[in-house]
Amino acid sequence: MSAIFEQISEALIDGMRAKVLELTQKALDEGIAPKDILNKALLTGMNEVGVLFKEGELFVPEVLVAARAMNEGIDLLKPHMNEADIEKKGKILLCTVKGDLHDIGKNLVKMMLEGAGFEVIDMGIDITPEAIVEAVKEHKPNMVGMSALLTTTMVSMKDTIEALKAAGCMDKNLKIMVGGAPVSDRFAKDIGAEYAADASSAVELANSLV
Ligand code: B1M
Repeated sequence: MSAIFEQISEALIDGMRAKVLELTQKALDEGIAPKDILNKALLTGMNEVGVLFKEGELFVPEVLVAARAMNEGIDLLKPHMNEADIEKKGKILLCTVKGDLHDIGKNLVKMMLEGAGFEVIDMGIDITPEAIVEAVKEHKPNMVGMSALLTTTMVSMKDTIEALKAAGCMDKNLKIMVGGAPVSDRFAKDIGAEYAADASSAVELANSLV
């Protein structure tokens, strides 16, 4: 049985979408539990993609292709799974901050977090502190993740944290993760957040905080 898990993982790492789907279907047809196909093949493969990306062995387009293959594989499994089979590690509200339209990095972070088993609520781009506060009240996430690519929009991360504090949202052990090219660990610490330099560090950080 482990052979097919390895084949699926390898096809995912190689970005072979059709092969991932064919093998996932084959595993289902052989009666393998969807939960095992998810955890031991698709998520294991995506985890390895994260490691290779961090090591510089894979690049953004390859990660996006792998993530898309993983998501389509998960779509094949979904009709065969109970909600309980899809173990969620935690809920993360993710966005690109007010005034900022860059979302390629944010989308990559989203795919990697989902691949690692987090439920991600993607608010999109140009999201105001007020909208984030409202979404936190509505969805009650474990973490808010904010991305900024412009030096001029980083300030919105600080404004958002202040708005969350003023609304009492930070009292409930809410974690804040920030990232994006101009953001640094020092800036994150100064505003009361945690910093992740890239998508796979974002997964490591989320795993350690949530
Ligand atoms: Co813009 N842009 N852009 N742009 N753009 C930059 C960011 C810039 C550095 C280019 C430059 O001048 N060299 C510069 C910013 C300068 C600065 O402020 N220091 C810039 C500028 C100035 C602008 C405009 C103002 C240009 C103009 O109109 N005059 C304008 C602003 C629009 C706005 O946002 N209001 C603008 C517009 C655009 C496009 C729309 C054309 C397009 C965005 C398309 C899109 O995202 N859908 C665009 C692009 C593509 C870029 C560059 C070329 C590439 C960004 C990117 O996608 N990188 C960029 C130059 C560059 O970075 N080389 C640039 C790939 C992506 C995978 O990396 O986003 O860094 P990145 O994400 C990484 C990490 O940062 C981290 O993980 C990701 C994966 O490893 N990460 C997180 C990101 N978010 C995270 C969140 C986390 C954790 C980790 O936790 C929540």
